Amino acid sequence: MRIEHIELRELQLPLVHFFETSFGRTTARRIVLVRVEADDVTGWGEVTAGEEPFYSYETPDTAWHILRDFLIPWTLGREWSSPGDVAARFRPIRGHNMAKAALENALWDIAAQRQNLPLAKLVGGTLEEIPCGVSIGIQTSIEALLDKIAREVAAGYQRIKVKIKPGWDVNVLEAIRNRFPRILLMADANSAYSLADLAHLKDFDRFYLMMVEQPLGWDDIFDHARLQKEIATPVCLDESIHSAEDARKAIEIGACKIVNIKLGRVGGFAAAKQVHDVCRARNVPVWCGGMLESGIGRAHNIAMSALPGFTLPGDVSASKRYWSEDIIDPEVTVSTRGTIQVPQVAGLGYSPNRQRIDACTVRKESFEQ
Ligand code: OSB
Ligand code: MG
Repeated sequence: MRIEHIELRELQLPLVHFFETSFGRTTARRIVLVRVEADDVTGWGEVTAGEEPFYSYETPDTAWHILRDFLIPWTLGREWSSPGDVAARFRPIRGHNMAKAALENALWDIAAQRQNLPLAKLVGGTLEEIPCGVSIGIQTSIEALLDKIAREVAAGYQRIKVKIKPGWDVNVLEAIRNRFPRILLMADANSAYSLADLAHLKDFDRFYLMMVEQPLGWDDIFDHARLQKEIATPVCLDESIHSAEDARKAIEIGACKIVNIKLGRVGGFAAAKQVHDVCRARNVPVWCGGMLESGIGRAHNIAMSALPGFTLPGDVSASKRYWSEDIIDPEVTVSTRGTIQVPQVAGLGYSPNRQRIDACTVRKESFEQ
């Protein structure tokens, strides 16, 4: 494929409800979209970086810089045999995986349209519907959290993830288990603890959680292995897995029993497939994480979740949980059984809503060869 034109846009999208984690609260998203034209086909990708460098060091502005000054000049006006080749070209740049993923994923969208295949099929997906869970942020009271959980369970979501931090953990999990003894439940700490909290983390075992996600350092693998030896609850890694090599090492030293895969964090579909394959070969289940994506990133997540190793419900849920109006048509909907149908048409399976995208755009830059 020959890349003829690339456009970067920043969109301002307010969330319908604030989302709070151990590292802070988000009320509106700054979403950078990459639109690529190649071979008379248009593809879209999304930068999934948070507004502040708290989940990882990337932000919308670092991604814009890396795209504008490196990734776009390296790819524009050139002929590429596959999106995987572009991923290989990006390798000299250390990190900045969310910037890389946004451009690479737009090319997968183009490749799927060119080959007349659903994006899920093109990347190796086999599942026709994917199991869905929800990630529920820290609330202003335990009562408010219990009400939210009740609503999501009633809507059909298959598992509930709650965000935890010191002071919002054992008390919260205890209240949830008293009210919902049988739901599939997990907790995500986003690196809020250290090994000094071992006894406290061990106490979580009585809540029979499916897993505890990233309890220790955002860049740690080693201490997670020490923790996993001491607790019964399976550890799932998110922040500290950036590649298939990271996943292999984490699994080999026993740092986790489950891996969360995010397209942005690992740098796009090519790397995500490799992480998936490493985990699958070792019988480690994976699931698709979320980054409060707009419909574009959400559509990519759905395609990835069709890979056969994605056996656990992910954090990919309905558009209406995030946006008063999404930027794709149709919006992502979830069945009463807590599933999303994987689109079976060529390409992304959701059309970017150009009017809505234009209305939300606050910055735009075009690149032509
Ligand atoms: O750790 O999985 C995380 C959102 C922003 C940053 C990090 C995380 C999350 C979520 C939300 O848990 C998942 C979603 O609903 O998109
Ligand atoms: Mg997480």
